[in-house]
Amino acid sequence: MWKRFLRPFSGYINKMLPEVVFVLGAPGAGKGTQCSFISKEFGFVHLSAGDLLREERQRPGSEYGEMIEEKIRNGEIVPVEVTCSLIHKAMQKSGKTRFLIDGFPRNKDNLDGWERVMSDKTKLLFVLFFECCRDLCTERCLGRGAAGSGRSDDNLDSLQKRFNTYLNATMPIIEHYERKGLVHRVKAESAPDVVFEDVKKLFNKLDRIDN
Ligand code: UP5
Ligand code: MG
Repeated sequence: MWKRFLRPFSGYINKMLPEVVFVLGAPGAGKGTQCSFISKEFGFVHLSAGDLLREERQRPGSEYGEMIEEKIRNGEIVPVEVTCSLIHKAMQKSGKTRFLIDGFPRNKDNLDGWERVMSDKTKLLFVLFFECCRDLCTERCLGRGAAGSGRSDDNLDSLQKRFNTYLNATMPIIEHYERKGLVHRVKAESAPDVVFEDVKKLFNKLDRIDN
């Protein structure tokens, strides 16, 4: 009865929910680079789960600092309670309504945790999946490390672990969303501006808003 009464408003209610695009791809595929372009051109707020974890690791008094550092160096995935709460807080703090969530969800624990806490509070628009071969990704991350990124995981040992985690834990999540018809694949081996041409085509289809 109530459901029938509310049905005419469901589109309106959906519109009020913050909108989310998950951005996935191998380490070094260019997620962060493309997110900053999208953010500038389309007004989405860019939230990198990895950056939020690195910030939390640096926060004086954080009870999770050591655990986060160990996970990151070993290419393992931080428990979803920590990551999801950082994402949620950052969304609330921004006061905005459209978000790129970069590098999340990357395993089943992440997916389940997001569904439990956030899926009713947000609307998932789609999943942007950057495809880039392992050699190129490795070369990019090692190049960034050599240029002084300061990231404790931009080394060959960590990269091998990051790739194993990506293949074993993250690919099944991308396949999960693919079965739901939510994945947009973008080839990410060309120069950043060339990759962005394809990305733009996807975002141009969405309504522009002043986020
Ligand atoms: N570059 C980018 N695009 C290029 C292009 N088209 N051509 C040539 N060069 C290009 O780019 C990487 C480098 O390549 C840069 O030097 C860039 O200039 C160049 P970037 O845009 O940073 O790629 P990105 O895909 O973002 O690579 P990143 O290393 O950030 O990916 P990861 O997914 O490995 O890292 P993230 O920060 O997301 O996660 C790190 C760790 O945090 C994880 O391994 C995990 O331990 C932990 N984590 C969690 O536990 N949970 C989470 O939810 C998220 C992270
Ligand atoms: Mg990144």
